[in-house]
Amino acid sequence: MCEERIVKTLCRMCDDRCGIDVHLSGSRLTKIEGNCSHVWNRGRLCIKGSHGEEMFNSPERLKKPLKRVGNEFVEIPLEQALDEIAEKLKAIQGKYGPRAVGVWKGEGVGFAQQEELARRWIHAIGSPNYFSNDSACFASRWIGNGLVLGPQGFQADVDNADCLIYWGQNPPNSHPNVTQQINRARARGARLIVIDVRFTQIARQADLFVQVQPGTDGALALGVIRELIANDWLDHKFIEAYTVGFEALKEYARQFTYEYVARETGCDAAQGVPAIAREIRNSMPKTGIVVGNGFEHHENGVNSIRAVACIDGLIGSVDHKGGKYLPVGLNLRGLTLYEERSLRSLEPLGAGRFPVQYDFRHECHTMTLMNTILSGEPYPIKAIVMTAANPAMTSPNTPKVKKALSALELLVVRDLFMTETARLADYVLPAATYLERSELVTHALFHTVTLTNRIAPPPEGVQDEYQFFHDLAHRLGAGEYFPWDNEDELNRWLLADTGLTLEQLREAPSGYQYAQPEYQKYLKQGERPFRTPSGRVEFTSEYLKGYGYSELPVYVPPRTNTPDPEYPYTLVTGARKLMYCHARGHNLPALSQALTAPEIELHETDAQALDVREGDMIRVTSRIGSIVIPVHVTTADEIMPGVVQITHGWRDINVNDITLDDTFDPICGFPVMKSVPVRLEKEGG
Ligand SMILES: Nc1nc2c(c(=O)[nH]1)N[C@H]1C(S)=C(S)[C@@H](COP(=O)(O)OP(=O)(O)OC[C@H]3O[C@@H](n4cnc5c(=O)[nH]c(N)nc54)[C@H](O)[C@@H]3O)O[C@H]1N2
Ligand SMILES: Nc1nc2c(c(=O)[nH]1)N[C@H]1C(S)=C(S)[C@@H](COP(=O)(O)OP(=O)(O)OC[C@H]3O[C@@H](n4cnc5c(=O)[nH]c(N)nc54)[C@H](O)[C@@H]3O)O[C@H]1N2
Ligand code: SF4
Ligand SMILES: [Mo]
Repeated sequence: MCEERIVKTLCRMCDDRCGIDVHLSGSRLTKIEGNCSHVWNRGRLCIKGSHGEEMFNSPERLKKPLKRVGNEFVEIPLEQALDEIAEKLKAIQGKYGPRAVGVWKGEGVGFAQQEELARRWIHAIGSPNYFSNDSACFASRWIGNGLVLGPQGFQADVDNADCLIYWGQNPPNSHPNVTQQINRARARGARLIVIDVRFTQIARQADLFVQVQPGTDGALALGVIRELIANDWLDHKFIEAYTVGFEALKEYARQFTYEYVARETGCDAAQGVPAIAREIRNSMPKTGIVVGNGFEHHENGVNSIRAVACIDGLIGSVDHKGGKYLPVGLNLRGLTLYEERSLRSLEPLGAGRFPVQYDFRHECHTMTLMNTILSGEPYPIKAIVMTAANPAMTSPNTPKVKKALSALELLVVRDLFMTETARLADYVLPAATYLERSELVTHALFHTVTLTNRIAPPPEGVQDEYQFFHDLAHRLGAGEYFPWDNEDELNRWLLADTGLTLEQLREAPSGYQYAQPEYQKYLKQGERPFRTPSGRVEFTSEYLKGYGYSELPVYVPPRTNTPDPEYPYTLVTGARKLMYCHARGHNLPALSQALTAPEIELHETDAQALDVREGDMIRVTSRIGSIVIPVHVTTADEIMPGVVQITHGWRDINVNDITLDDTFDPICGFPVMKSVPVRLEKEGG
């Protein structure tokens, strides 16, 4: 008889971190269920989480290090792989200088601890070149909100809000637990507003839905600001005591009349703008506004996000109960070396062109990386160590990504599977899954910290993130930065200033509550309560002005609002599907059966004009290439005429073959992946 047991830990099939009960029969993982005691998901799991065992037990999982020999991969022992990689890295750094090596962390390990390890490692070996998926994710929200409120983890206090606004975010598909939170809030009478380019499932349930053209949210936000100011629906006390730039914002917002907002956004602004403003007035300051990835992949993303964050300042919802709350943090030690070893003088790649991105995030620019590998300008980059990322699928302009990664002298990819990116590598190293490592994870909104549990050690030849960076750092003469023998020791060190011990956390596998909510902390934080340069909420930014940007959250119409006759449609990409996380999950039976093919979402009038029906094939062409994809004709104005949507992540029909890697948000350098000008033609028509 095999011993049956349950290990409590967190799901990492996406970065939502739901509590799970992992069922084991002996050493065999038999099933994964939701942990009912976990405050975040309360027992529920999405289809990805409940099929984590398919990933863990997958016959396709990499278990042995592989080395490229010609066009083949051959298995080699782990120690040999690490020795050879270290020798090659040393040779490259010796020949071209320390910065010729970069590291790239992907969404497969999320952020926080594993991200910091990658950042630590690259600085430890003397290069400032840290890259990540965050160059197309979340960083611009961090920057946009950070410019106004200060770079701290403000979050909508959903459980206490009287009105929730989901703006360019689609929680049922991307953050399923948030949908539960929304349902609970609705049950106690909270109002729901959704602003999206598509009439989504959650939009149908909303009290108010406003549909906008891609990339025009800044105009809508400024229209709402104008309305709030015109009606004097403001928190004057907060504005007076805690903000800068009110008069300039007021003056600037004047031009965002209903007519202008309607022309830019395509919505009925005379109805929509006052309706949004009234909902805000009725709920303020318990108004929780959430901005999603829908804002980020446009040329004006950061300023649109700033404009929305200004609303928080105008209505005094900042750090207020039910508003834009700043959770009490846990005093974990940090792993990054930016203070003791800045390396900024080594010109981190892209920091010159996108200094704000670098100041806020210490991230280099992935699209500049591809050009740099190919051109050698401004200096050679010859090796990339990549973990948990698949940019050959997920970065814009994937044909160029593949060409660039193939041109490296050394590409090391750590993954669970042989991905499109791993296929380009010189060494492919098998990585431990989330069930084989132990890390500290916080759920900030609930003030809990969880130490994740391993269900088993990684198989021989497979390493967790820490062990990998540790072993390589020691081989490269940077062992002093990785003094801990293993993850447990590292976790103990990270906790050292919190007063918590590993043992305490092991006793609380559903999360240890380290603090109680505390609102309006700015009231007792003296002269400079916010972490902006002025110490106040900044409607205008002197800092941005110093870099030559506008101090105001200006709205610049997306180029797709003046259609190019050659590319008259606007392509939005990336709207999440519940069963897949980016390019992940397509090889797992339960998930791939749940949705078998990608499609282009199209309005029925466009379908008629193009003479296509459901399931027909259509050619989508951007300035850099074309793909052919099945048609899904939407009904009931699910999408506006002239706008189409394709989700990324599909191997055979990859929309990133045609997304643009040379058109950026000027502040953060994000690529335009949600307003790509395209041409549509019936295939074979
Ligand atoms: N067109 C378009 N493209 C987009 C987007 C979009 O909206 N539109 N969204 C962008 C966004 S927001 C993001 S975040 C990026 C994500 O882009 P990526 O970072 O490339 O994300 P994934 O495709 O999820 O790849 C993660 C990889 O990590 C591996 N993995 C999983 N678990 C582990 C682990 O524990 N350890 C290791 N070492 N590897 C692991 C998986 O097998 C997978 O190959 O995509 C971006 N791409
Ligand atoms: N199942 C699943 N969950 C995921 C992921 C996944 O790949 N799969 N990825 C995770 C990651 S890394 C991220 S970053 C998050 C992202 O999650 P979300 O923030 O929800 O991002 P998206 O699904 O890209 O887009 C959200 C909505 O924005 C809309 N939208 C697009 N352009 C615009 C615009 O210009 N204006 C407005 N107002 N709306 C627009 C889209 O129609 C879509 O409904 O999801 C996370 N969760
Ligand atoms: S949302 Fe789904 S995939 Fe993400 S952590 Fe929760 S169960 Fe796992
Ligand atoms: Mo993301």
